[in-house]
Amino acid sequence: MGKPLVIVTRRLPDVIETRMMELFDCRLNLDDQPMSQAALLEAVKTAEILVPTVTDRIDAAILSQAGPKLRLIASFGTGVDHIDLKTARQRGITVTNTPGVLTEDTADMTMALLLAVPRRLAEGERVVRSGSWNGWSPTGMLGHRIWGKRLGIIGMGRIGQAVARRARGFGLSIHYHNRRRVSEEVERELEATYWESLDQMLARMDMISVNCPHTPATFHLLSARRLKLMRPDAYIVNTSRGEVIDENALARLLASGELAGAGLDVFEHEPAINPKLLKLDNVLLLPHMGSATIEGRIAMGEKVIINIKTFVDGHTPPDRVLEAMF
Ligand code: 8YV
Repeated sequence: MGKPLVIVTRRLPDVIETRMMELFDCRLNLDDQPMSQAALLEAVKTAEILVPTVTDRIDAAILSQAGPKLRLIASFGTGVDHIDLKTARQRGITVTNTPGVLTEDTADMTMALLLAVPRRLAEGERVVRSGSWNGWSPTGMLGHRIWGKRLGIIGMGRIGQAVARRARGFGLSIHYHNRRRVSEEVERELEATYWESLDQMLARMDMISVNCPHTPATFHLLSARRLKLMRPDAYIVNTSRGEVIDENALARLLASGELAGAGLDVFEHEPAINPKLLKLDNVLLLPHMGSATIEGRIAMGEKVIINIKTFVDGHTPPDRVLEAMF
């Protein structure tokens, strides 16, 4: 096989693009804007290998028009909710992702939000920058204490566990809800308490961290009903996918004081932000930057390259994604 035609939908770190150009017949999207549907369609029709990111919706409609040469979708990212895995399988297209290398960065960002929201960091910065700070006061900018509180982690995979390790160092007790209970060894290491009932866990926690993938089963897992189970002095942080939380319901509860605050790195309709959230002071909003480190992005690119090379050499790529995983 000669060099395969690889179409990359977004700009990647220089070092990764250079390597990809050496190894493959590589076409880059020099715009670095999310591809239009028309451009994406053209890409799936011509590419042998497609490297999309979270901003490309590779749904059944797009895949049904893929050309016969398209054999591999080597996604640059861990979440695969933007790819219709079933249709890809039906059309004999292998899908890979980049798990593991962004675990610690995303956990760092989660921990940053878990600290920043109850301690009102973003609000404090706004006060200073606006020039409205009149000096220290005994009752100024009071937030909630973090140490000694209960953290409930929804989704105890790699990232959830990495969050738990950090949170223990900040004196939080660890609770979790997951499709399956994790091994006794992991539970012991993290001193983590398993809650089979998400409802019961939500009602008892001071803080919730969303670390599960977005799948049909987790869409609006935190529905209006479930969010209402949380205590009014509780906080919620999401570095996973916006679709896991009913954003309208969240905004309502934050506005009415039925929830104390939220730290959101991901949104239901990115890059659009729910205007109700923008009006609230008790929400810290970030532009999906949980894994945005230079080192992490290079490591992700290296994973993409290994997946492509292994596939081209006729072997199963190390990060092959199967529907059963989600
Ligand atoms: C990535 C992410 O940067 O990997 C994921 O699932 O959410 C992000 O942190 C993004 O997906 C890149 O495509």
